[in-house]
Amino acid sequence: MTRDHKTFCGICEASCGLIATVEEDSVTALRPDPDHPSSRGFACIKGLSFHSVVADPDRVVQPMRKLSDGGFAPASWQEALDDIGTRLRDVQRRHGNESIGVAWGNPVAWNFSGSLAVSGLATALKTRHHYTSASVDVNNHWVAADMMYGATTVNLLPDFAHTHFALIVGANPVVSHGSLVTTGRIRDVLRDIPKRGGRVVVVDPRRTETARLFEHVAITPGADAWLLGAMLHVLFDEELVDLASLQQRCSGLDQLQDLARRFDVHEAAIHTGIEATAIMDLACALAAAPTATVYGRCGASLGRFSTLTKFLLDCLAIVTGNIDRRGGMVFPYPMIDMDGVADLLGLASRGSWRTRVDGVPEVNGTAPMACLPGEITTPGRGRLRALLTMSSNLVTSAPDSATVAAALDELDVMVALDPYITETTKHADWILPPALWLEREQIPIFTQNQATEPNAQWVAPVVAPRGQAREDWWIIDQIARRIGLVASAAPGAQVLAKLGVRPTPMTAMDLMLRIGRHGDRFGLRRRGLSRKKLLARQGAVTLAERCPVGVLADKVRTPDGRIRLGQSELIAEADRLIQETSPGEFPLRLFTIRELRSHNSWLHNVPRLMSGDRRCRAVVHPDTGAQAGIHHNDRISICSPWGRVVVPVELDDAVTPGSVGLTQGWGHAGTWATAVAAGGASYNMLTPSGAGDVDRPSGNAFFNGIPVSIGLAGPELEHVSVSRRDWVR
Ligand SMILES: Nc1nc2c(c(=O)[nH]1)N[C@H]1C(S)=C(S)[C@@H](COP(=O)(O)OP(=O)(O)OC[C@H]3O[C@@H](n4cnc5c(=O)[nH]c(N)nc54)[C@H](O)[C@@H]3O)O[C@H]1N2
Ligand SMILES: Nc1nc2c(c(=O)[nH]1)N[C@H]1C(S)=C(S)[C@@H](COP(=O)(O)OP(=O)(O)OC[C@H]3O[C@@H](n4cnc5c(=O)[nH]c(N)nc54)[C@H](O)[C@@H]3O)O[C@H]1N2
Ligand code: SF4
Ligand SMILES: [Mo]
Repeated sequence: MTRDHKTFCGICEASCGLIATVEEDSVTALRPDPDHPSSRGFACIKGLSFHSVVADPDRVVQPMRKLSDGGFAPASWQEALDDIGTRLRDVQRRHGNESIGVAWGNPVAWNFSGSLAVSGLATALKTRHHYTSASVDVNNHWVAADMMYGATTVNLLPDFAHTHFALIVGANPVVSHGSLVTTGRIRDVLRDIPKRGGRVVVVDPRRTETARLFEHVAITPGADAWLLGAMLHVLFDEELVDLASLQQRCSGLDQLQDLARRFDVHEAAIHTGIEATAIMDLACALAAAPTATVYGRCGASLGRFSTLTKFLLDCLAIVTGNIDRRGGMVFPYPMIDMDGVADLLGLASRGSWRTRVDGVPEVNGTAPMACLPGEITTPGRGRLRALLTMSSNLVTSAPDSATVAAALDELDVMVALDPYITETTKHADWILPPALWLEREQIPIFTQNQATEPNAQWVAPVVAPRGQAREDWWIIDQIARRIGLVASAAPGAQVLAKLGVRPTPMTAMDLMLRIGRHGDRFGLRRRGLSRKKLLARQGAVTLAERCPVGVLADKVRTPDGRIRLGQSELIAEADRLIQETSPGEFPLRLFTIRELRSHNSWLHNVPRLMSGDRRCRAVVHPDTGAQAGIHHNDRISICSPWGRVVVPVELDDAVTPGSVGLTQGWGHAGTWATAVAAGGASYNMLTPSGAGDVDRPSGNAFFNGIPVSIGLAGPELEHVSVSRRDWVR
């Protein structure tokens, strides 16, 4: 018996609609859903290959206990949960809940039940050891939003479908399929802009898959604030800003002008490698466009001044009148209002406490991944002693891989929820097998909140979990029960649990849907939505043709209702940037390359995604290669102040001279055999942990613009460690 089952992809932010073919109890094929309102028949090879992950013979499908020789052996759930409970209670008794922490990673964004449970557990523990991949990705956005609009949850979406001018800074949507915005078929939507007479300008150190299709402006990695600050300077100087109308909507205009004046265009040209006339032309073109979007992502979020950079991006949209406007930056219209959920659960905050060792301010109740190793190794009250990781490969994805790996071994207890024994989970005392997205009930919790084609979807599991795998939320609930807590951030949850009331994440989210804008209000609105109605329906429901405009007054939550453009902390950041000197022995600048058939640090165990020439590699311009005396396909060493890796190099004039591109997420260990066999080295052997080098306002990691030097790897380097810290893979 074969049946079709509509679902959506839980790998990347495009959240494409899919149709699964199910035979008996397995998914045998996945194909794009032509009727999905956003993806409209598109899906990429990763989503279409996911049933191979579900069926992967290397997948962990039983609880695995660490043995004294470092290997793992299967055990029953009862044994696992009881042992974990005993160990955690011991840590609780000796050091308090504050010494227990959680760290969760990217796939949680498609796991609404798991995300509620894991953040609920952190809240119930009242621990400051709450680490998430947001701090290696987007925290600069949330901090800039809080500064400007009065809430960390505000996310402005580029309305690419209606714009005349798309400025794209440090994003590669043709490969990434979009981030912090969910626009189906994003490549086609972008290609339509020049077709209707508009422009797409891509600012990137590499002529990427996106830049090749449009106009490319090559920039030195890490120099974006210089470019954007100088553009703002030009706009004010050339009187291209409507000051009177800005004054009505914004406060702190004088301070913003003061900030912009600091960025001299000719200085900016030196730092960015972009000619002064080109900077001026770009600013003028942005101002002259009938409508414009100003969009930046990882390339603009993972440098040392990323909050300043995001602030400047938004300022460019604001001063050119392109906020809350069709074809400009618009506000989302979600199925479930996550701002409301975050408010209710107390999850939207900034600076209400600081990390113990480094004193970095919290963002949305979490501490930076960059601070995690120091919190394990630094003695004192509140030291992190027990860590639960959930869908996180932090040894590879967080900064300073070698230090992270060494720190994990100092924990008293580590429990990992993950489908693989990886370079991270191999450090755990227990690895617990989670159900994957085809095996659990799903809503696109995170991406529904950023969809430019607003739609609603709630899908049942396509198949039952393999082996002994259980849903992440269930595992966390079981662990929480054994340490006397309920894994929920909801007000009164701990008290209600004592009365025997423990609502599941499904019930909690259904409640938020039903009382919300699109909800059925428990029958009061006949056409309103509920979990039951959506589950009964195959596929997604359109909520609106497009995001609304004219809603700024509702969205800005500053005390006077105006956008705050005066930010003294960011003026100080600008001064720090301007005064910065570069370390002479590391003359080149490193930046990340993300690949079509990888997803961050995983999916490297799927044979179909690993066919052909798939390898970890550096890419440099032929001139940079010639200066360093290296040739195409040589093995080179890349040195930064924090580490060293040895990788093969490609010479390619797509990369701007003076910079080094390096693929991210390679260099695996553990038992995912195909991934380990692929070799390579972790990019983050080269990046710094600790508070010294993160983006100061947000704690976001520093990955792009890392100072490096390169040279031919000597034979002696090939078999010693890949880092100066002797961490052999
Ligand atoms: N140098 C450099 N480093 C970077 C970046 C960069 O640009 N440059 N990018 C950063 C960014 S943007 C991000 S988001 C992070 C991502 O880094 P992470 O947050 O570590 O995420 P992934 O690398 O995708 O690893 C996902 C892990 O989750 C497991 N997993 C998959 N599905 C499930 C599930 O349903 N349940 C459970 N429990 N586990 C699951 C996988 O087996 C894998 O171990 O990396 C960051 N690191
Ligand atoms: N195929 C695929 N898709 C993915 C992922 C994946 O690993 N593979 N990861 C997913 C995740 S977690 C995320 S967060 C998104 C990220 O989505 P994007 O941000 O769109 O993807 P990136 O490839 O990180 O794009 C960053 C771009 O910035 C450039 N860059 C690097 N440093 C600088 C700099 O200093 N300045 C400027 N201006 N540009 C710079 C890089 O060359 C790159 O082209 O992608 C998601 N989608
Ligand atoms: S683009 Fe992203 S969401 Fe769509 S199929 Fe590929 S991985 Fe899945
Ligand atoms: Mo990410």
